[in-house]
Amino acid sequence: QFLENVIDHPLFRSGECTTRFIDTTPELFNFQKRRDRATRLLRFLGEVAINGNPEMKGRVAPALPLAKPIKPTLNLRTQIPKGTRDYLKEMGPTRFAQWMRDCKQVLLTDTTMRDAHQSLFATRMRSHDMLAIAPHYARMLPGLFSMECWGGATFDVAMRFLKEDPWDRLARLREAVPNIPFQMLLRASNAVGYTNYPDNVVRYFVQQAAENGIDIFRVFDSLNWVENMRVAMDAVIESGGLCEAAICYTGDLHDPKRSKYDLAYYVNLAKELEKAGAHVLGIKDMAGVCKPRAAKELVTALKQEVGLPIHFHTHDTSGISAASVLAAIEAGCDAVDGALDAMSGMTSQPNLGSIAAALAGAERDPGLDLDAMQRLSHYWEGVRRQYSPFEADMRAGTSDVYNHEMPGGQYTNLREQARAIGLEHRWPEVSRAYADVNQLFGDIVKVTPTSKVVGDMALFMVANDLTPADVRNPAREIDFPESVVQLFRGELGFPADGFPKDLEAKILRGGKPVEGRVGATLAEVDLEAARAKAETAIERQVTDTDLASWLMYPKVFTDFAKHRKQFGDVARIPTPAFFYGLSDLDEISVDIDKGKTLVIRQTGRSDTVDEEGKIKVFFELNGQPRAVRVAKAG
Ligand code: 3PY
Ligand code: ZN
Repeated sequence: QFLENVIDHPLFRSGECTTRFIDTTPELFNFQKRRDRATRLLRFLGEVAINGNPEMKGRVAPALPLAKPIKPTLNLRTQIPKGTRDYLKEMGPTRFAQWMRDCKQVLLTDTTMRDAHQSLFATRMRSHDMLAIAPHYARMLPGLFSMECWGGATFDVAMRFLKEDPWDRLARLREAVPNIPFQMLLRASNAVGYTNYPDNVVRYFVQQAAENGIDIFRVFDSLNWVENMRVAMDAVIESGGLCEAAICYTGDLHDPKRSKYDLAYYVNLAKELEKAGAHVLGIKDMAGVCKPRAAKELVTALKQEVGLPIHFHTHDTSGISAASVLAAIEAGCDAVDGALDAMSGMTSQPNLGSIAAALAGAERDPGLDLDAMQRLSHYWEGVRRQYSPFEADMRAGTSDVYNHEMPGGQYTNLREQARAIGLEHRWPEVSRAYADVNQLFGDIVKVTPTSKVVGDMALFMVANDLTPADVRNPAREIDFPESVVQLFRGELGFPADGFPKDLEAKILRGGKPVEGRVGATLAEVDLEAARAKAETAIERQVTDTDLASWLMYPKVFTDFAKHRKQFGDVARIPTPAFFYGLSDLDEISVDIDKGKTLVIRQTGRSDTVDEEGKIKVFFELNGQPRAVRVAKAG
């Protein structure tokens, strides 16, 4: 091991070491640390081999072995070309926003690493699969407007289910892609959580995200309440980030029965966001209900009335959202979102490769390398196969989305929730109930976290066989889910015209909603006291980014930290081994650090349990035999 450390050392490799090399290089003796890291990973693999990954409970693994995703052949030693991020850094957000408006070409965002997998397979994409292709993005698509790769549900899911550190993901992606702006989705006062946080927590989170590599923050409020966006927007601007404030598109511009969400509503909202300091205006069509005609009219009106560049985001649940994207572009939209081919369609974003191809040679040709997009997509095709147990069983677009208006990012998650409580076979009822709840709540904006509340209530109604009339009936006693009570108390803010008074009285049982913005009444968190508490909980020092994780999700973070201590950095393990385990004689390479690779082969397991009820799993680690003992669960 010592010899290995010497051979691996950069000074030794470059031939720059002197006779005092061993005396002056203490890290050569770090083999215990490396050995511990390897042992922890073997413990994890042994655990999955015997008990399975808990994430797979109730799911069916794909036929194994899976083919390795094919990366484009590329010399990764070539210099990374200048990209859009270099221009952003040179110009700063304000001039960059002006540049966006002046650009003739339409700018493209790739959502593959965030919204696409959130919307297609319940946010389960692991860092391993992103990092393997990140250096290729830097070299093949430097002209992308941005890569949406962080925020939204990915923060929570990374720690809770994938047992990875979302900040590590960001840092390692940033290192691999220094030239393309990184974009995150920020739920304003709800940050990356499901409830309003104290203002100083929101500020701290934004500051950490900016310092650790996020360039563009798409900020939205789940009720389109601008008051609830200001703290987050100010924090983005103060931290030097580009503030894209988004209006959430809801309803139907052309439905006279839903005049609440008419053109004037959106234009007023956009003007307020412009006044609040936004650099860019986002149109966030989270459910994919903005029809082509609406997209055209909306963008045209906003271009006329507001001086900000416009960035359009939609989902393809209906199957026709590319038409909306093209209509938005024709109306002068400055930037649009899509996902690379293999990760596009249905509840995900429309197909970025096809959009780029449709515009090739036209006046607003985005000018990206179409072949590069396809080669990257080919890689994603292989990756996606590895996540098949998490996909919703959806085969085609559905116009039913215009009825239920479920956000694409929620669709697979709600189905998952329904499955967990045994309601999957009643899915059509759940989606109908979702639409009913929206009407009961007064036709509200539905996006995380309000969409989660509507989903909770829909499941509750189906599980308890409640009709909308039952819910309204003052004489019918109902024990509403806690999230519904919180919503009506105003803990997520308020819709422009408030909640329906009769239902409010029933849900709050005579109690009063909060006055004004919740963040204004929540006490500031003493950050250093929080750090001390977190350190006690996880029994180690807490870094600044750890603190941000703790502030968002104390319990999830604590559980994750314990898992890390026990099993090491499992983000480094290839995806099939992580979810499905190794078969005997399978071999994997695990890069535990720069230039440090473990070659792990599972060689067998004991036939019987030992006196402590444990099974031995045998491995070869870099050719050396190793074994771990695993208690059989259940
Ligand atoms: C999220 O908040 O995670 C969303 O994707 C909303 O659309
Ligand atoms: Zn989305």
